[in-house]
Amino acid sequence: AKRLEGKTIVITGASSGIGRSTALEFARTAPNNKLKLVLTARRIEVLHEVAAEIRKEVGEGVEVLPVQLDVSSPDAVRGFIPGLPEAFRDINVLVNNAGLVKGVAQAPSIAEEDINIMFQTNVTGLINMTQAVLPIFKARPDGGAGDIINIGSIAGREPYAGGSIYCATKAAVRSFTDSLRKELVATRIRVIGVDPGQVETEFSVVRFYGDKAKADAVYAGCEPLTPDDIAEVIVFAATRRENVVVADTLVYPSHQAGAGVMHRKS
Ligand code: NDP
Ligand code: 8X3
Repeated sequence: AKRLEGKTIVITGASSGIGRSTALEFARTAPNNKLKLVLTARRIEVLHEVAAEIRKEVGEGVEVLPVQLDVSSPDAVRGFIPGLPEAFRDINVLVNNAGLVKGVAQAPSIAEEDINIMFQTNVTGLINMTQAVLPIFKARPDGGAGDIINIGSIAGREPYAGGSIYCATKAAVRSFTDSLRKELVATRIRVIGVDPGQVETEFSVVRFYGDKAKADAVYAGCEPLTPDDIAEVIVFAATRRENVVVADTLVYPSHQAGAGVMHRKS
């Protein structure tokens, strides 16, 4: 993918799951390893491990910069670009992937803390990151250029009981993504939405506050997607010809046909 050559890519939530796989997939796809990857998440030590993994797999050519960033903190997001070394500031692709779900509680018993962390991370964090990066994109010729890739979810299209807040955050991501694409129609800035179905990552472990047995039960009898499957779709979208916008993609495993509509092998 010659189209990636020399680009700078920022990924949020690169310490695990889809974000980590996306970092590896971009590194694998870069021609002559000419790529700059900025990996962000709260767990900086894990980002260093991902960076080491990338170097081990593709060599030293790809420049990988791990940066600690909590997207739920507006101050941290405000300081993100000014804090980058100059050589990493000319960002071409932003993958807004950081996100989480907490619990399966139903109204009126949803913990205020869980409501806040989901909205602050999945919605406000994604919007703040987008606003931080857009001026860099808009400064380019032809009205601006660059890719904003927002990770939504099937949950944003089909709300379900026990997921009201998470589903609302992902519906908000979808609305923001679709509005933004309209706002930027006169530019070369591509606004790309990717909505995964069931993917086995740390997602359910986080949902059940670290209870691995409950997380494993979510995938019992299922054959979920792997985070690499979604990473391939993200990198595909980012490597199309500049006039091609893979605007809106829903990705299921074979045995899923809706939020919670799974064929389980007994
Ligand atoms: P993981 O839990 O494996 O990864 C989530 C990533 O988000 C981690 O790297 C985590 O890093 C990061 N993150 C969480 N909170 C913050 C924060 N405040 N600031 C910065 N980074 C943060 O889950 P997935 O890979 O599955 O999730 C990635 C995205 O995919 C999410 O937006 C999720 O909603 C979405 N998705 C997942 C699906 C699934 O079935 N797994 C299906 C549909 C969508 P750290 O903890 O180090 O900060
Ligand atoms: C994750 C998919 O349906 O488990 O976004 O909420 S779901």
